Order: sequence, then structure tokens, then C-alpha cells
Amino acid sequence: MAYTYDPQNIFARILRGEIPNKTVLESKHSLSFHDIHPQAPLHVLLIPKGPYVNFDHFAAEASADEIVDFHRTAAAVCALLGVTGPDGYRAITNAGAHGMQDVPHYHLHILGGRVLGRLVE
Ligand code: DGP
Repeated sequence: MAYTYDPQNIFARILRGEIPNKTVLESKHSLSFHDIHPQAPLHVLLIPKGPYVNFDHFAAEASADEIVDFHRTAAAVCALLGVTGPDGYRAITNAGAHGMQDVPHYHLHILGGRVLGRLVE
């Protein structure tokens, strides 16, 4: 699969410092910040710093270092948000048209702070 990355997407612009963000946590290869349109009391995004369009692009082409960094940072964000206890959270990613992905830079949504409802009723 050939992936085409658009360097003008909003998250690329956030990574370049062209658009402000409310940072939660930054690591060597990842950045986490509050979603501008929160869908829950806690709604944070995590993105890799590398130019990956979506989950399958990241999984196929990112280095092991980037992949480990991303997941460890995701866990650290959950801990910072205080959702790693029994109440829990949802970590989800959208891809492409069917997934309703708006921003073509891979991102994980981390949601919590309320009962979120089932994905499929
Ligand atoms: P998705 O549909 O999975 O591509 O979700 C994109 C999310 O990105 C959506 O929840 C709103 C958020 N978002 C869009 N533009 C901005 C922005 O400029 N700043 C921040 N913090 N979030 C944004």
C-alpha cells in the first residue's frame, strides 16, 4: 500500500508550531494535546511526530522505537488523566472515509470521564 501524506494537515501544522495546542504530554516521537471539540469530559489526542496518515500506515512503516514510544506515551497520558483505574477510558482511532477520519495524520482519541456508550448497539 502506498500512502500519501499531506504536510499541510492541521496536526502537521500543530507539530511545526504554526497552530497552538493545549499540550498534555510530549515525548521523543509523540505529542498529546486536548481535542478542540471534546466529546467527553476528558478528550485527548495522541499523534506520532512522524508523517503517518493512519493506523495501518504507522503500523507498517514506523520504527519499533516510534511504535513503543507511542504506546508508552498513550499509557502515560491515561495515567495523567487519572483514568487507569476501574472507571477506565476509550482509546480509538478513525481511518479513511468509512472511519470518518477528518485529519489525515494518525491519531489516537483517548476519551473518559463519563460512561461512553457502546460503539455498536
Ligand atoms: P478524526 O475525525 O478522527 O480525524 O478526528 C479529528 C479530531 O481532531 C476531532 O475530534 C477534532 C480535532 N481537531 C481538529 N482540528 C483541531 C485543532 O486545530 N486543534 C485540536 N486540538 N484539535 C483539533
